[in-house]
Amino acid sequence: MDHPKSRTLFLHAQTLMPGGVNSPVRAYRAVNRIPPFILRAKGCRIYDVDGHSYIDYVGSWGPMIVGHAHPQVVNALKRAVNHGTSYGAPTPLEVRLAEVLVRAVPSMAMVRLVSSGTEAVMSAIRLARAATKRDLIVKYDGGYHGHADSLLVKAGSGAATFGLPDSPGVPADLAKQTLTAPYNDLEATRRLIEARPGAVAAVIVEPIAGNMGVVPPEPGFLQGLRALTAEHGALLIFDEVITGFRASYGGAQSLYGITPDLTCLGKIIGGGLPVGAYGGRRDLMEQIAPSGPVYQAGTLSGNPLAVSAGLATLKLLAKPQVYETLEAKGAMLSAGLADAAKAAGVSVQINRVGSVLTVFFTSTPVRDYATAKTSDTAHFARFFSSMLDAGVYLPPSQYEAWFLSLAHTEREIQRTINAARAAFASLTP
Ligand code: HOZ
Repeated sequence: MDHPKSRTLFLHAQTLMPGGVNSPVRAYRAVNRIPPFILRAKGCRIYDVDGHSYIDYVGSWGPMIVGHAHPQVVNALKRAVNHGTSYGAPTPLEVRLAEVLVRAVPSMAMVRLVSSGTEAVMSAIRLARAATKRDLIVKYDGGYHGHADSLLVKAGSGAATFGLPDSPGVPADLAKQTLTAPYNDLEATRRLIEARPGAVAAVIVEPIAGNMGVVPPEPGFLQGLRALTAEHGALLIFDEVITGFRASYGGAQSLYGITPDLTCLGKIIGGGLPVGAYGGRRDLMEQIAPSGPVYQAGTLSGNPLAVSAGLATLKLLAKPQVYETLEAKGAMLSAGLADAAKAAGVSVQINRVGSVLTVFFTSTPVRDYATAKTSDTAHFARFFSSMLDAGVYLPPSQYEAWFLSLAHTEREIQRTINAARAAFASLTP
């Protein structure tokens, strides 16, 4: 598959933007390819400037759960844009979105809208530190919570892809305030907290890890964290930027029946426009300015376009059977991929929860970052490349999630499985 126009654009882009991109993983360095430059997307398909169309499993890294350019989302945006794009003032729309979020997400008695997942998490951490009057936070190796300083410690996602889990520029004194444990390791978390009595402000966790590839929580892990944090007066923060309205309508916390103190959202709740949100217990959220002293503000917070796209998306997700449908699509895809790998004699681990999955190129079950790192990334890169050439657009890193949408039909999933058969087969001599 040729990409002459993408190649020209990429060369030019590299003279203007670091690595030619606005987010590192998009540069395709881990897969040694030129990234296709995208012109448009519709349903589950994405179209590049070179005239190729792909079945899209990136879905803008999660937000496009109802498919690209869904007519109801587009119409909501058209209506909103006619009334102006930003006011920097309260709006009826943002009250509606807050109401939808508070009703859907069990832990959210109150919510604050922001403009990205990074901003949501950064603000939730500040609130946790202020509320507990403690500084230390615990996160998980390979967990990614955006690029705020406190959280770029042993981080996953692009940081893992590029082997930069601890970024230069993060002051050592600040990094020291972040402790890390292996994901799914309750006892390691307990040891960290018990060794520092009264010092840990919060444990932050992706309830289904999505940024070291998909890693589900083992039975008892999240329940254990809930009990442990409560016992030690630390807050439990769920980063549901990926899993919110994805794992179920009420997120992973509804799926597993665990109520954290604070929850961070993003992606789906903006329907593909920049948005984030954090919320939780009323007594905590009332400490945010202007109700309380913890400062946080934003010119584009509650932006009417983002809120309109988010509301339209959430309305589509509130219909019956949506999550059963997503589960069925995910099950079909993962079963087909597992068969295809087996037929080719390639060892993989497919971790899936509903409509997100990762194919790890390893024979070791993946339960944390260390086991995710046993993957053969060279095999992943070759598999990725064959899939791209066959018209399947996957996340260009072993350590990311594949996202299905309601727009993926059985036909496209079957085509993906057929492409995977050939891609796996190309890996064996
Ligand atoms: N690493 C980010 C997703 N987990 C990438 C986001 C992007 O490049 O858009």
